[in-house]
Amino acid sequence: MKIYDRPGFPNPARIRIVLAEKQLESQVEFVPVDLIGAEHKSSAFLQKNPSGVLPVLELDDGTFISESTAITEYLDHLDGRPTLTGATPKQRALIHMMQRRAEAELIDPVGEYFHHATPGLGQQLQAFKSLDWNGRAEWGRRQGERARAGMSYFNKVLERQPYIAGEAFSMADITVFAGLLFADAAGLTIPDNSSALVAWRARIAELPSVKNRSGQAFLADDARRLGL
Ligand SMILES: N[C@@H](CCC(=O)N[C@@H](CS)C(=O)NCC(=O)O)C(=O)O
Repeated sequence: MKIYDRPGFPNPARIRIVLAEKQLESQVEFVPVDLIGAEHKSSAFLQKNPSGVLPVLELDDGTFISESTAITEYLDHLDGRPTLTGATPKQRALIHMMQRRAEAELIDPVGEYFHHATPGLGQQLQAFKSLDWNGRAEWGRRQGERARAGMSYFNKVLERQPYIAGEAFSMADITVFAGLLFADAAGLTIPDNSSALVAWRARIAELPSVKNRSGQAFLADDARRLGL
């Protein structure tokens, strides 16, 4: 298997954590893609993933799987013992519900904020965004507020249960964790009075599968190129 990714970026970090959880790291070849140089918008890469985003999983038979949730599903089921996506119908439903919320209310709006309300991935990539779209910065800022509202929502969830989807660690925790990583890089702060979310984050950061795999958002070199 190959994973096309970029260490330090939030969605690739989701899959690196999954690979560690499932002890699959040694079975994967990591292929770095230059996001700041817009390599992911080249025609060669768009054939792998028409959405032009990372990560992408390539199977040994040449099948390409993109979307972090789909990649997680695949990796979690490879050994026939799913631990991150739920084993019972109820667990699966609750994990997917919270996973969708983690994307829709946190990591995706952080991404929109990053790309529209800040310089994002830099000049080369901006060519692929509608720079002259009137109001894009304001729209981006609203997405930032949406993401912070999402953080308050997850704080409330964590006031009543230990993990995002209930009693056990799941892919929804990984996505919220990566969303907060992205928020840090984009300059979006966690709202005050979010002590449950902050305590949960400190706990998740210490998990062996998470420690040293999510790292500082963006590699030092990429951060320098972005002027962060
Ligand atoms: N929905 C996708 C989101 C992937 C995504 O946005 N990846 C970012 C890296 S964290 C990316 O490739 N951004 C480049 C761009 O938007 O041009 C997933 O779940 O994998």
